[in-house]
Amino acid sequence: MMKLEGALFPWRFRLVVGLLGIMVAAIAWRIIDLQVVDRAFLKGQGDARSVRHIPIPAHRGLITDRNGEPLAVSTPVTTLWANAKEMQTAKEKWPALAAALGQDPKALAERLEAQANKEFIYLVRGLTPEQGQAVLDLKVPGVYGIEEFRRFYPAGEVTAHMVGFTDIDDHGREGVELAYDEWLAGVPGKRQVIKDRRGRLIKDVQVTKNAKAGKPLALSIDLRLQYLANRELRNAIIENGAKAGSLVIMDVKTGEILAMVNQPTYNPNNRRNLQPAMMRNRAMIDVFEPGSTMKAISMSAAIETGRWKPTDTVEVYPGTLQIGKYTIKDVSKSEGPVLDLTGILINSSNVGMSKVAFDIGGETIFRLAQKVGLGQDTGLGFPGERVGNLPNYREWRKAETATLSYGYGISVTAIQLVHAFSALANNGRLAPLTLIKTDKAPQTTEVLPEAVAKTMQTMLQQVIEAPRGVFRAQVPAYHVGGKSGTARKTSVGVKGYAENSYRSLFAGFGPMSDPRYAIVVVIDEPTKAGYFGGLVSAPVFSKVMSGTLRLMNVTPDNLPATQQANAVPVVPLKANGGRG
Ligand code: VPP
Repeated sequence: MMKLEGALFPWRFRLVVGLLGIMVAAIAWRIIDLQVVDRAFLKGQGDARSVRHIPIPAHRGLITDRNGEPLAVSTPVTTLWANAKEMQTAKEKWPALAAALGQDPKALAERLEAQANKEFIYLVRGLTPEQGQAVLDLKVPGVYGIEEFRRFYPAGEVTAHMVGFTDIDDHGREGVELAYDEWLAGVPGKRQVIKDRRGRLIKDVQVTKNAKAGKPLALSIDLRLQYLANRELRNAIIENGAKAGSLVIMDVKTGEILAMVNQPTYNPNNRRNLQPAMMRNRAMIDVFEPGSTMKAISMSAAIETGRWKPTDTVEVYPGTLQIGKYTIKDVSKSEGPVLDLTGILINSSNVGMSKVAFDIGGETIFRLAQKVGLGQDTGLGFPGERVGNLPNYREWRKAETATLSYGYGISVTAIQLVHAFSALANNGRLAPLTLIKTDKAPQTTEVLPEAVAKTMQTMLQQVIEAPRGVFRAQVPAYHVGGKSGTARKTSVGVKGYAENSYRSLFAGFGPMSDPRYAIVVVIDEPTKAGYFGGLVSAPVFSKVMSGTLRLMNVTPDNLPATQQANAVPVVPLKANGGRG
């Protein structure tokens, strides 16, 4: 075919071959030209300008309290970096740069010399935009600025454990900042730029991807209550020479945590000299034996069986009870040889509680403890949160049944304890815990019949209001209920319980006319004015509950008759200028 066509149109064939030949020659020439002749020039040009993508930082979502008060705010900052290689060309400008940065000129020079072949080093991160611009205005060759965001925590140490913090790259490292990092972070954008060989921006080509801002997050906490709780806990820790402490306030109807504070704490805005002890969100990551506060749960289980009512009596004489080689002891001498169930709570009789526990059986107490969340996962997913431990009732022998009924051999967190008490306060219904503000009423579950919860409310009110009760927990103008506890601490290295290291506890709720707020106070190793929960933690409960009820505008349910009559403000005669 070829031959035939070639023979038929020889001039055409030659023309095509000829043209192809010229084209090949032309391309070959161009290749040689580019690769050999112009090589140096082109390489220089290519290096000099190149297209780069630089990230556009995304604005991190604002964290607020339930009323919109800012708790974590992202502010724009300028980070200065250097091309150390380029900087070697203008050493005479280094002293001025050091002065502007507030750095030691010698130290800066040494650093720049040591890293002389690095094309990217940080000079200083997180300056205010004004500070950053002042340095950039010196026009030191090789010094550049980038825009970033930096977190600021307006409430500082008061919300530190709850809110947590981000690292220098704006990623969540602790607390809510870590737990909700994805929600808060947003997605960085991209900007296409042309930079020269030294990394200087030549042309801002286009934004290829817009930064997607992070979403805001409203926490369940009320900053006013958080301040109140922090102040009262801190004062109590100082007054009692205690090692540490936690305080949690919960809305029993919604499951929201309204305040959660711990001592010691730290300033998240200045994290130099941080000690690990300061960073612990103890209310969620430390477990302890609930001691006598557990009696509120064991007693509820007893009432629920129908076998016991508050006026039924138990012999507690002589204040000790022998179980095999183990002796159960009461701390304080009781009013008499027998106590009714309310009396067992008021006198905090370990012997009385144990006898009730033997009657109802370990499983009954175990089931209720489990239902109210003691030693169970809270579902909060807070970083480092602990679950504690509620041993299975099948492993309880007689001694365990006794000690568990008054709070030993079980470990819980403060947040679990406040949750458990919230079920008694909320008429037997448990609302799931949340750290996030909720707008609609939550799905609650019945963990105790309403009548049983109401009976417990009356008994726990007696614990505070009876003549021999924990009067230090009383709140002026309101009826409240609760239970104190003092637990010897189990010490590391020593077998069993320490002789003189205690944890003072109080758990309670109010107002009794319609219980709304539950509070737990934990004070770790008080060393000064005694150590009983009724002495150390009850006053803190009183002050914080009092402030909470006032701040939340709760109508007083315990005004003396005269005050009640005067509750409607009366204009005094003098005050209206004698006009009426
Ligand atoms: S009585 O009710 O908080 O107001 O019994 O650490 O008992 O068997 N609390 N505390 N016991 N252990 N094991 C006191 C109180 C007061 C009582 C309570 C109303 C004055 C209050 C205790 C506590 C105790 C205790 C005993 C504290 C250790 C563990 C046991 C002695 C201080 C116990 C072994 C001194 C399983 O909370």
